[in-house]
Amino acid sequence: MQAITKTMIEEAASFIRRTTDVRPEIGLILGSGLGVLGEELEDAVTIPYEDIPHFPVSTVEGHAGELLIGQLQGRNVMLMRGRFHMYEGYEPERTALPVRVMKALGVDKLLVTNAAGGINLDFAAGNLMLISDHINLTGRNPLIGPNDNALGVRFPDMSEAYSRRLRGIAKETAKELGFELKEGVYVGLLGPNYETPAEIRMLRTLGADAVGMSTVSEVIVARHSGIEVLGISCISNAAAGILDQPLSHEEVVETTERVKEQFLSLVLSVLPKM
Ligand code: R1P
Repeated sequence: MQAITKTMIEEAASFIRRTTDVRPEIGLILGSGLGVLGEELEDAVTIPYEDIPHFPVSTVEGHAGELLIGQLQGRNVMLMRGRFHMYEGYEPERTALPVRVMKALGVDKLLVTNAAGGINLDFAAGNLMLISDHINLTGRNPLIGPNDNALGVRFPDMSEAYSRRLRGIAKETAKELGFELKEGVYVGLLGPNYETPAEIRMLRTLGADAVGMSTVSEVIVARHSGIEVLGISCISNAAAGILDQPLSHEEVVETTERVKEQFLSLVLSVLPKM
């Protein structure tokens, strides 16, 4: 597969610029079943991913596969209803291409969301978790290959991958809204099979609180690009081995549907303060 080049990023960005006068400042990536937020946008332009030059297409249920640009809570946003995963066959740099395009369009803050399995025994399905940090266990990295210094430095700092400032805002907002916001470390795996109970025990020992198959590549590219990141996981189920029941993507999407009101109120209240 062809590596991502500056020309490809610029072609995707100019296509999007031609569809709207809105210049986005905040990017949102909505995880499995969380696309409902897109319905809140005002004066939105909707672009199917397949129309955007060089964009991959979404192949996973619960990922609509469209980009929305418009206003949300008075902020100009670019919102992705659905994302790309490496298990779909995409190279890590391609899963994160939308983040490069966001940066080219002027985005400097990213809210990344996902559905994740709860590893921490204090978590229950339906909890929202603020991502404090991540562990990239995919064995892949979107920055492999020659580095383009115009896009970012060769060795990006990841000591505050998830912005302390934005985490503070999210915690304060959840408190004001009167609901519990968990906080923890997200571990990104390649997937697509769910983890075994032994893997979950290992991940817990390593310090992970929630597990999923996305997010880490997007956040690595965001930090490489100098974008400030806020991450929220919806704990969609207890990870393998905690409850005596098999895991399914249907359950993941059902849980995100169940918590959508809380998810919406948190994100809509955080956005104006970002
Ligand atoms: C598994 O049910 C799917 O849900 C999560 C996992 O990563 C996997 O794709 O999706 P998002 O991370 O895209 O929310």
